[in-house]
Amino acid sequence: MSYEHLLFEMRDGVAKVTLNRPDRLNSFNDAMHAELRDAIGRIRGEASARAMLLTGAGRGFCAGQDLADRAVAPGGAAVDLGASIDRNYKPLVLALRALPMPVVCAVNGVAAGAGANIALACDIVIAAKSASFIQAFCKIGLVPDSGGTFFLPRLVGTARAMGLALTGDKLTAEQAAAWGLIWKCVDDAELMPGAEALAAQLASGPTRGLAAIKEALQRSGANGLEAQLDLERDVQRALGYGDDYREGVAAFVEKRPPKFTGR
Ligand code: T3D
Repeated sequence: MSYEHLLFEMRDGVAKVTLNRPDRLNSFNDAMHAELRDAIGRIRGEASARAMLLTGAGRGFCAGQDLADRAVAPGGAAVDLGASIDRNYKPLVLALRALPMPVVCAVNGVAAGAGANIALACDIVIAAKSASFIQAFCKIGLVPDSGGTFFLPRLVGTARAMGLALTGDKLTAEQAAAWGLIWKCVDDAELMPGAEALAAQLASGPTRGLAAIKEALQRSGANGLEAQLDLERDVQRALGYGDDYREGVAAFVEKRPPKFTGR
């Protein structure tokens, strides 16, 4: 599987995708979007894939939209940004959220604009100490997209979401972790070993159960307590008939490590 703007690797149940336009801080053009869509489709269709790991090549994670494709000469025709979101950013965020396995994002450097919010759309975000998050949209007269106005207030509250979105100030990885925007911040040298170990751990877990946890937590925002309790009951019922639950309980009783198959 080879792409022009991505590195793609499948090993031991982990599908690792690296955004690979380092000279442009891995900003998105249409071609990279198409390749990422294709890669996520492959991961979804590949039975052996049980976790995804997303990261960036070089010194940045992703600087959002490639603005070289948006430079509008005076008097030139404007680009329909809504069409771009419908074609690229919205499907990408929804695909990451719907992938029936955990998605780990290793933020290796600056994550700006849509790049920041695509990271937040992943299930577990680990960032290197030198990384940062920038809601750059306000600096070019746009609103946070790719789920920014959805994820930010839910993760850090309205006051901090407003501050980040209205100023476009850089948030360090350490501050992002302290605010609960991301799972954790680690020393630069520990980022990839740590993220790879976490992805491997998740890939050997009870995949159906992990996918159900992801979906249940996503749905909790729209549900009241009773509806969420009902959802938990229904999901638990389905998982209780699965091989992995049987194996998990047997391993506990037999005092041995479980061998989950993801079924
Ligand atoms: O358009 C639509 O379809 C709608 C959807 C929009 C989604 C969006 O993401 S809009 C927001 C777009 N992104 C930005 O506004 C961020 C722009 N970049 C920056 O503000 C800065 O580059 C950073 C703060 C991210 C990093 O700053 P710094 O000083 O570390 O690096 P740099 O020198 O600015 O960038 C390094 C190179 O990457 C540089 O190229 P050069 O001079 O070495 O040839 C720079 O032009 C390039 N680069 C960085 N970001 C982008 C980019 N090139 C194109 N598009 C970018 N977004």
